[in-house]
Amino acid sequence: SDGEAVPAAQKAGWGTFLKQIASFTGDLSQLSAPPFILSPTSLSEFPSYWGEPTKEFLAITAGQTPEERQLLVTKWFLATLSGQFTRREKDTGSEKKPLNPFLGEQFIGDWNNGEVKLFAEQVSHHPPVTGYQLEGPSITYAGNCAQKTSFSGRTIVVKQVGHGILTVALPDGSKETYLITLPKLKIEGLWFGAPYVELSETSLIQGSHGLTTTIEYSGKGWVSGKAHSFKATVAKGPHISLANALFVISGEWTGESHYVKGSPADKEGKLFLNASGPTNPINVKPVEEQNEFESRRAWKAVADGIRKGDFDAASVAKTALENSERQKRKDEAAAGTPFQTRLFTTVQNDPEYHKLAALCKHTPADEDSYAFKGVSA
Ligand code: HCR
Repeated sequence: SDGEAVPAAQKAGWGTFLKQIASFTGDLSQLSAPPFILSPTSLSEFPSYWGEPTKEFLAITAGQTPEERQLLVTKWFLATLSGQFTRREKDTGSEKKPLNPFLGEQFIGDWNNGEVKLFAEQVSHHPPVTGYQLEGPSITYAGNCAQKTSFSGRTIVVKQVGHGILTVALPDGSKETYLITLPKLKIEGLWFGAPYVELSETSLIQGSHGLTTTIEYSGKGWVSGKAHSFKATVAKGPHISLANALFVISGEWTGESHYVKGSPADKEGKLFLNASGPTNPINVKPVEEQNEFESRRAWKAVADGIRKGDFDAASVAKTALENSERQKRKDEAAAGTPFQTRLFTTVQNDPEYHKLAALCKHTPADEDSYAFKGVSA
């Protein structure tokens, strides 16, 4: 029956929430949702999904040729997807509404005892934009992400506004860069109170050496009929026909995918990736040692309330945080000293982004990039 996953006491609230979204365009974070669907995790933590396939990220620099590295970057990208888009569903049974980061909120952590580090900061609140930088030996991935939402039928359609640029330092002292564009997502299952994410359309990985990976996403009821499916082609330039593909990789981004050299459509191919293996979660300092802008410290009372099911306590703490942020913006306006981000600076018209976007005929979105300033403490 409708809303079957919704706790009985929250059915009315869920109905109201669905009506709200149906007549709404813009920023989903502004809508208040019933308690059962609230997540204790802030959206500022999501960039950590880029670093969870740590092994695949670090393996990129071992690639000997542009072609090998293009495949390794593709493997790492595909390995991030199950975390990004199905982790909450896997852990809690449904997608949840993350906490909306405050301006300047930080999320900092590392993997493998500091071999790979992540820095993220909420660089804009209206609209919400997160800037992030992942750093490993001879490799950096920097990006930003915002979301534009609309409603279609029973589905929320989320366009990811943003991109990432991966920079690899090669042994000969030169640099190779890769533009990563982000797929469109659909939130389904709303009617039943059990939202989950499916990916759609295409995303690209453009290397500065000229090779392009074009990834096409499909879900249940599409070509393969299986949820979370994709087909990726690696070719010189954005893929139009399979005939000029160097490699074709296909399968499920939550499970196994196989690759074939060239484009023989009938071959099963060799195993490319098994994305259902164990994950490598980020290591974050204990809350007591975090600075006041760090996400888990700032949201602690709210997150504790949500986890314990004490939604009154969560709501009181959330209102206090939001009021204090509003007051800070008012004080800054009155003093004529607008808020300054602490970890990132805005870069308009990043030449690297435009160069790579032109190679894959990706229309650069009207968005800024953010450069990491480093940390002083
Ligand atoms: C759309 C979404 C917030 C944004 C999340 C993003 C796009 C953030 C950047 C990450 O790199 C990738 C990513 C993964 C998430 O799947 C995506 C979230 C899924 C749901 C959430 C909505 C704001 C929640 C809506 C509320 C529910 C109850 C309908």
